[in-house]
Amino acid sequence: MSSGKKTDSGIVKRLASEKGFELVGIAEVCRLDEESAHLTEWLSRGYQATMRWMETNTGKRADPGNVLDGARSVVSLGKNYYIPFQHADSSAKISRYAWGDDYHIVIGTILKDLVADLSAKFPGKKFLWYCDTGPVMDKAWARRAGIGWIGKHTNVISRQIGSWIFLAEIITDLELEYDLPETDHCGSCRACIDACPTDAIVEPYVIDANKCISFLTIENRDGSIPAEFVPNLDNWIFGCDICQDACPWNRKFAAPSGDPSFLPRGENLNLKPQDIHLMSREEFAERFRRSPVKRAKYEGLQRNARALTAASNSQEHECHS
Ligand code: B12
Ligand code: SF4
Ligand code: SF4
Repeated sequence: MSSGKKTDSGIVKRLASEKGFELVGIAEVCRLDEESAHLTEWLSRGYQATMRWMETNTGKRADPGNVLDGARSVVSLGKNYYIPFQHADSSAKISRYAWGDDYHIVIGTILKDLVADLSAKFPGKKFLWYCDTGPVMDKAWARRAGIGWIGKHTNVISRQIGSWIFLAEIITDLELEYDLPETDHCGSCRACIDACPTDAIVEPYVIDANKCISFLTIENRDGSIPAEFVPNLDNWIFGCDICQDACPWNRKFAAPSGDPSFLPRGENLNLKPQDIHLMSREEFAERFRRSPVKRAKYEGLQRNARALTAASNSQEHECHS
């Protein structure tokens, strides 16, 4: 039974934090006019590269009311995945978010549980969850719900724990008390922009996915890696953490995640391109079961390994000539 917006918000936040979300904020449902304008501009410049799915459902992305009838509140959730380990020298690097289990599975399981608890607590109310699983702008809602601001590298940064966080949300027709949006704390810093080896941050707050190593090694599932980027891959075989590693907020505030699901599996911190060259399809399926790396597919990971080998061969050639 509903007992007042403030009390209900307290209940929702307590349940979410008990399930393991370090960050919880609540925003009122509205049309995301400014964010949608940025999305439209981004798409018109072709910055989505071959991610055609970013072009669809823009109406739903703009307004959760188009996703859930009568939607009133967005509960934005952040889960810390920072594990303070380093890659072994000269290894083919997997980005931190993919060292352990796939967050879609880990967080999806928690969210199903949380939604079951909320439905029991607030009978007759609707709760719909997302974690990078549908046409919802995760970062825009995190900012509006006060979880963090969108940094110049375009990831959400929390003042408490930095940007090594996954984002999720629950859209509901329950009316709640709302948090204030977070303000921008990048100031005059441009460490991420200067650190990006492929100049993918084409202007503050704008990524051209065509140039981003994360896109080139994960989402670029049908294409090759253009030759101009091969020398600048900096040994990343799956995803890229450079702009977040460079960010002073992470250097100062990142705190280890307590969730063992994100601990590195097996040799994920010490992978060699040769290991991938020699890996069979069956070994790939076995090794990366329930891992985000599966998204690149066998062919994608082989292509990435070939690119890293080509980059290191051409470097050796330069040293010897
Ligand atoms: C498409 C996508 C990508 C693409 C494009 C990245 C991007 N910035 O859009 C690629 C494949 C490159 C990518 C890479 C990564 N991704 Co990604 N990705 C997404 C996805 C599916 C959609 C993001 C989106 O809407 N992009 C469209 C454009 C328009 O939005 P935008 O760049 O975010 O722009 C916003 C602001 O920057 C601002 N803006 C835009 N233009 C302008 C201009 C001005 C002047 C101003 C002031 C503001 C401004 O407004 C926009 C709307 O809020 C989200 C999940 C989701 N459903 O939201 C995950 C998501 C953003 N990704 C995530 C992660 C973890 C990553 C990687 C770190 C993975 C890795 N280690 O390799 C990298 C980071 C690369 C980077 N520097 O951004 C997390 C980020 C968590 C966080 N702390 O913010 C998300 C939220 C998934 C999740 N649920 O946890 N990703
Ligand atoms: S993820 Fe890597 S390539 Fe992409 S913007 Fe950040 S530093 Fe550049
Ligand atoms: S590195 Fe600097 S500019 Fe980039 S996101 Fe972090 S604080 Fe903002």
